[in-house]
Amino acid sequence: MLPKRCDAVVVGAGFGGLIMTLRLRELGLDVVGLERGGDFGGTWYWNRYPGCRCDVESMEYSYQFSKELEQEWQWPERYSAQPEILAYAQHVADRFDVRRLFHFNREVVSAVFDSTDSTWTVGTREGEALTCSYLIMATGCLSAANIPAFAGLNDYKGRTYHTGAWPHGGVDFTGQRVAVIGTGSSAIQSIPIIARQAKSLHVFQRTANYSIPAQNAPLPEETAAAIKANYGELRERNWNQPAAFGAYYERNPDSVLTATPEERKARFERYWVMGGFMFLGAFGDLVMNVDANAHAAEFVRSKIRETVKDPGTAELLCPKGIIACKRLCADTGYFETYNLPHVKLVDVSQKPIERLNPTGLETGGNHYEFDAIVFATGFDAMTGALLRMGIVGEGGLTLKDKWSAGPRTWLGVTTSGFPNLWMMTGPGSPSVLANMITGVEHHADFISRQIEWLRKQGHTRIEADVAAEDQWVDTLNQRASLTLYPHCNSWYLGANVPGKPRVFMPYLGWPDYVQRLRQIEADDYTGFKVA
Ligand code: NA7
Repeated sequence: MLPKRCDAVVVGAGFGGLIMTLRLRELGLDVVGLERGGDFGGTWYWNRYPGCRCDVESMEYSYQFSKELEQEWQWPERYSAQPEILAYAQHVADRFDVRRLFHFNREVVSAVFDSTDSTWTVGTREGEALTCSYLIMATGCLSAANIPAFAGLNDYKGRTYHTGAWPHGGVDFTGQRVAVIGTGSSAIQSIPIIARQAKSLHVFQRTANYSIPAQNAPLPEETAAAIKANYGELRERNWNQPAAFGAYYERNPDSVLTATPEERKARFERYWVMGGFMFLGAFGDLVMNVDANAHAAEFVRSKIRETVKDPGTAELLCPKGIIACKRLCADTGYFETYNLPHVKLVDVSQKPIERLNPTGLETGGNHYEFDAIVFATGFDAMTGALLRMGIVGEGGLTLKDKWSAGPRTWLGVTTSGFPNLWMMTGPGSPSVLANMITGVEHHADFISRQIEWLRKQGHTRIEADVAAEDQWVDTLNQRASLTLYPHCNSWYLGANVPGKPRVFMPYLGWPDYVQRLRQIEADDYTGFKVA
């Protein structure tokens, strides 16, 4: 049973909700956590598809608030697989005794502000209501699954799966005819493994994607020990990196445009074998300048052509546009998979999937039959989870209405008209463009200290100032416009969900974002109104 009243509610038991709850408990608040899933883990609880793995290295994609935890936990691989990260989240929850603060299998479907006493009342799908003074949404950036509204979706009689809501017991595709729709990160990670089991695999690709081999490997104990011996130093350096990770690696600041063809090739090769995102460190201007970017894109295409034996398939797999303005993928054997005789690529860029029917799907005048269809079609990213919750602020203003032309926030943490409501890694914060665990720890510290300050000052409510928010939205757009990021149809822009406003949502600017929040705190929260 949920209590009727508490000081603070935290929605979500991912890495954000976990650390937020811990911090609020340290303040002595009566805090309740609500989570729609059955346990801790968030993203890593839901995304159990085969091959699911983090694209940030294990030694960096981890909490740093406890030196003991940091030393104790052993990561077995350079990039952790989903079960390992899930086990880590659950371990942290138990080790720091957060589990008893959470109620699982509770989906928040409403949150309504009452201006008479500055409280929020949160309602769950299960029919409960809980009133609190402070409401913190730790609902994740990639937690609202997107299944396109294909005609005949419900007519299909075979089994369907979304990568972001994978069955807990796993799926055995042995001997089955399988379709994967989508070629984003989730597809790119799962396709090589599904192909090992399936009798046949058809991949339906609308847009080819850039992917760099992750170069995943076991993490040698000596390497982990050497990092742990100076963990604080690595963490500190990462706070000052553009995305809060990758301090081990040298980033070359030089322009690709002034390098000779030989220098260019040699350097791209060197960074290729570093794997994943590190490839973008080969030159300093790859995500800033379209001509520079074209060199990196062409290098990756040359690797795809070298790998995929059938020239027609290779050409279809070669992405055409800017590299890394959609999130760069990191794979293990993705392009090689298309050399298997039972794996076929179907281009749906010109002739979209027309409909699903009882036995499969139709596109380009062809009918394909399948035993199972995997939707690797991504998420209503960054705003989806927040907007699905029915949040109603001051004077009956709904978040949906307020954000009808795109999200507007102050620092990606609060939004005017919604007092005493905080978002962890919300739109307008670096969020998905930085190490997410560092991002949530940063926000948990900022939000908990702000609540502590509020109480010490004797205030009962705080909200973003409209002028500060307007200025922040302008700054965010200006930042993004200086880069290549807004130039392709990515989920950063909401372009993957039909009808969603096209607005660049994450704030490009770690680490100065951290400095900015530090200054705002030192100045007693400029840009906020209190009462
Ligand atoms: P993504 O990266 O959004 O990928 C979704 C894929 O699904 C992408 O290839 C889409 O093609 C495709 N898609 C979406 N709708 C359709 C329709 N209607 N027809 C055909 N294909 C479609 O999601 P992921 O889950 O792979 O990755 C999300 C993030 O998780 C990732 O960036 C990492 O940060 C981890 P499109 O490109 O839109 O043409």
